[in-house]
Amino acid sequence: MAFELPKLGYAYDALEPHIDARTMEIHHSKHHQGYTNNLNNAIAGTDLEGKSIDDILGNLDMNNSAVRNNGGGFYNHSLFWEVMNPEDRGYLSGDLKDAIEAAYGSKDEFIQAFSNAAGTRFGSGWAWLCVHKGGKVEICSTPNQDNPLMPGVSCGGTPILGLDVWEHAYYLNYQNRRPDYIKAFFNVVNWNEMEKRYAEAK
Ligand code: MN3
Repeated sequence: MAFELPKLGYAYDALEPHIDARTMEIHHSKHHQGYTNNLNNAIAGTDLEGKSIDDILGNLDMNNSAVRNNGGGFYNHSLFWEVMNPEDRGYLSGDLKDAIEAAYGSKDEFIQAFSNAAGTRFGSGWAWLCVHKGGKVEICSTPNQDNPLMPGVSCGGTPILGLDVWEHAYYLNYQNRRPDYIKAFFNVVNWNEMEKRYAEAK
């Protein structure tokens, strides 16, 4: 079974005014579709065909740049769309709230630290909140389409929040103002989705 572009759980304009519809449409239907197609091409006829994306990334040969870039791109965007779901957005609560406060002091301090990781990532990449076995959370960032599931990449652990800071994610609406885009992102983060992923990952 080849990988398929996941359908969004909401309309392209559902995140406006924070993330504009045109950016969402291009990002999902062109960029994410491209990573998906290129991943399928890269694994076709190899022993990676038929494996789950988590398995492929977790055991990745980091010298396999086609799978590294496109498998990362496929996984990262799939997570990104789900953590921005505008339905039943919820609020930071429960075990995830405890873990974030233990690591960063408060929700506001967490948002500040995460925003700093996203803002200082030079060039293209991602900021992450990851969960380690046992439940500890950690912020980190990666270049390009790398992610912490890949062997030896950044903080490790399972990502439960990812923010795309490639210019294609914000340039149409925010041009060079990445900090404004990062601020806007926290208006559309789905805390319930994060909490669900935290419970599964820890
Ligand atoms: Mn992107």
